[in-house]
Amino acid sequence: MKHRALAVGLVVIAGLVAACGGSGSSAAASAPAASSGASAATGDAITVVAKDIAFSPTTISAPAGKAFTIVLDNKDSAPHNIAISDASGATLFKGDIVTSTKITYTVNALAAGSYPFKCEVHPNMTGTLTVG
Ligand SMILES: [Cu+2]
Repeated sequence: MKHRALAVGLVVIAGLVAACGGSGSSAAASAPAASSGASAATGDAITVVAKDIAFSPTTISAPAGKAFTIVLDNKDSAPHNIAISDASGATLFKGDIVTSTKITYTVNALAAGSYPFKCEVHPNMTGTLTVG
């Protein structure tokens, strides 16, 4: 009789432990579906980020023979712009200088080719525009 009472006691304890463990294992199993797909192309807009006195990306491309748009997203508190020149260094496009904001530039049609661009405030901020 004594042994039987002990056995019943152990079963009760085991049951309590199992109950505790069971409730702990029902942790958040429903992760919210992240729906932040940022691949919505907005026409031919090209975005260039200016951050820490550098452009990103430094290589951009645009179609030949038609006007296109460049969005300069200046994340710095320093002033930046985008100026595009031809191989001889003549300025073909000069964007307004902005600070800590986004600006949309409309660039007139260019012939196919490779054009260097830079920030006129920081000539060491450079990139290459490939038109083709
Ligand atoms: Cu700059």
